[in-house]
Amino acid sequence: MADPRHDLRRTARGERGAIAERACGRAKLARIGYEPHMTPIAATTISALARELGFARAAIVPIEPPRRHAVYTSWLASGHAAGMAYLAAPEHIAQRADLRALLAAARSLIVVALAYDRAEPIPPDALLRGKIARYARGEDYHLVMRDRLVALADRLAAALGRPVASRPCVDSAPVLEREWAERGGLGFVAKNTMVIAPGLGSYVLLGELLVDAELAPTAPSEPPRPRCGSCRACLDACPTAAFADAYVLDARRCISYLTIEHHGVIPRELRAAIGTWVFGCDICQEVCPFNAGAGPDAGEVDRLLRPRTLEHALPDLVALASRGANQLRRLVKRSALRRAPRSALLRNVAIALGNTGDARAIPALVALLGHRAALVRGHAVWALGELGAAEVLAGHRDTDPFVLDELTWARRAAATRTAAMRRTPPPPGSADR
Ligand code: B12
Ligand code: SF4
Ligand code: SF4
Repeated sequence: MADPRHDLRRTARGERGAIAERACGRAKLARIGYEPHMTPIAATTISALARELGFARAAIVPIEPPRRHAVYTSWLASGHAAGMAYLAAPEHIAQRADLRALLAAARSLIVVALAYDRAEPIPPDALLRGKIARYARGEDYHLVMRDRLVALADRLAAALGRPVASRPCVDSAPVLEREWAERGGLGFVAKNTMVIAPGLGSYVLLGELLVDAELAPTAPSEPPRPRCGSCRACLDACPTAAFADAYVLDARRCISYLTIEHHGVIPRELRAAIGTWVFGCDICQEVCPFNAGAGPDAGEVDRLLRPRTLEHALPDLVALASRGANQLRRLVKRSALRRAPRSALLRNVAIALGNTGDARAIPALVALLGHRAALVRGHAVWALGELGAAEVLAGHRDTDPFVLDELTWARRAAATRTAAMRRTPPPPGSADR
């Protein structure tokens, strides 16, 4: 009787699959963990295809249930997801527990990492500059990742000589990306909850490609062990105390959440700690010893993820505050910055200007007082209070309840600051002495 697997090999893998099997040789296939039911394509071929496409790391993981789904549901139950309601939707929770819910025919998962730049540019001026998280300084990684994963699926199909059913996933897909990256051996999950890839650090973005081909897995039998040891630099450095514990982040306090995902009023008690971050935050990565030094080779850092301009990394806050809708649209085009609506971005700019402690920020904030969104006006009012701009605040009139509440608070804050300045003796040698 004909071996049904043989037929399957001929029909599903096609002629080129059979050629690959012949070319590879049975001994070599056995060495890479290939079993007869698997698609005869060497893991090294997949790695090479992924490398050609710019992925710094790639691994093949068998389709299995995740081990840490319960960690995810208890994180949701603790309220740590803040206002990211989509994460708690029953369908989303169920899909995260079963990769086949995303592609019924899935037989393998290819997990990939794209590395991005860790260097910090040095501005050539003394302008009031804000900070954009490193991952968002270049092309939108969602687009870059998706395009590359689609290209990887195409190349896999060409190598196998048959169409491949596939599904690319990045970020918003219902996938436990860190768990799968860890399972694939790309890196370990650290106390700051980031996946740290040895040799690359944590400045890597994750993506996944589900495919209907059963590929020989490259995943280690045990995921890499956490290597933080007794270090807790990230936990101590977080300015908003957003870590409920090691490995547990409470998004309600995280600057990344507040400046990107949250589009409403930022709690007053957290505003000062945001400093000059206008989109995302990298502090718990900046202090990590695994990110120290020059970082990966230039060839491993994705060129499309490099900062487009200085304004995409350390924007001039005064100029950013006065950008019109069209100018802002141009700045965020094909960038991850698109995720924050314009009013939320200007809200962040207002907070950052207030946190500069520099009176040069006042005219830009006065201009924001004329913005049509109460969200922007209210945060500009707060920032003016931080800068002690009592006269400006005394003259501002508004009808929005949120702005009026901010005005009451900011006038008091500005008066306190002015009184404190009067009480402080002028420095020795100053003209007023
Ligand atoms: C929601 C979300 C956020 C939220 C919450 C973050 C968080 N830590 O949970 C907010 C908005 C705050 C956020 C911020 C950032 N994010 Co985000 N985010 C996500 C998203 C969409 C879901 C994460 C999630 O499910 N969180 C819930 C927790 C419970 O799950 P988890 O973080 O995956 O944790 C798993 C492991 O940590 C593990 N685990 C739990 N406990 C323990 C204990 C031990 C001992 C061990 C070993 C493991 C372990 O189990 C969990 C479940 O499998 C993912 C994409 C995705 N689909 O997964 C991107 C993702 C995690 N974000 C990413 C990035 C880049 C960021 C920022 C760096 C952006 C920035 N610079 O501003 C910050 C980093 C903040 C931080 N320290 O995490 C990358 C991370 C890449 C990496 N190297 O890890 C991802 C994977 C997106 C991507 N495709 O690359 N993010
Ligand atoms: S991203 Fe910033 S605010 Fe969020 S946990 Fe890390 S250090 Fe804290
Ligand atoms: S700073 Fe220390 S504790 Fe935090 S992730 Fe890095 S090694 Fe781990």
